[in-house]
Amino acid sequence: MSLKLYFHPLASFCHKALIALYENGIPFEPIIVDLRDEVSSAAFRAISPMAKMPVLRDEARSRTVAESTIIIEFVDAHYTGYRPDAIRAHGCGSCLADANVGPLLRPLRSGTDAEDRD
Ligand SMILES: N[C@@H](CCC(=O)N[C@@H](CS)C(=O)NCC(=O)O)C(=O)O
Repeated sequence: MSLKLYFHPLASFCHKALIALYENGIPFEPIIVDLRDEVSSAAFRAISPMAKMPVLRDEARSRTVAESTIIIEFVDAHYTGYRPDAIRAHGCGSCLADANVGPLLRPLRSGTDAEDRD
C-alpha cells in the first residue's frame, strides 16, 4: 500500500487527515503512534523528527508529509484530483476546522495530559 498514516486516534489534528482519507475512499495503512512507548516513539521519530502527528508517508512518491492541512492538500493534489479553483474559492477549510472544531473536542480529552500539552 502506497500511503501510510502515522496518527493517534484521540489526536484532533489526526482526525483532519483521517476525514480526508476516509471521505475520499483512499486506501492507506493506519499506523498508530504511542509517544509514551519507547519503540513506537523511536520508530515515529525516525520518520518525522519533529514527532508531531499526523504524518503521511507516500512510498510511491518517496515523500513524507507533515502538518494536517498540508496532508489534506497533498492528498487532494495526488489522490483526488487537483482543484486549485476550489481551494481559492473556499479558502483553507481545514484551518477553519482547527479554530472551531478543536475547542469543541477539548472536553472529550479532559482528564488526559492533553490540556497540559495544548
Ligand atoms: N500544526 C500541526 C499540529 C500537530 C500536533 O500538534 N499534533 C499533536 C497531536 S493532535 C501532537 O503530535 N502532539 C504530540 C506532542 O506535541 O508531543 C498539524 O496541523 O498537523
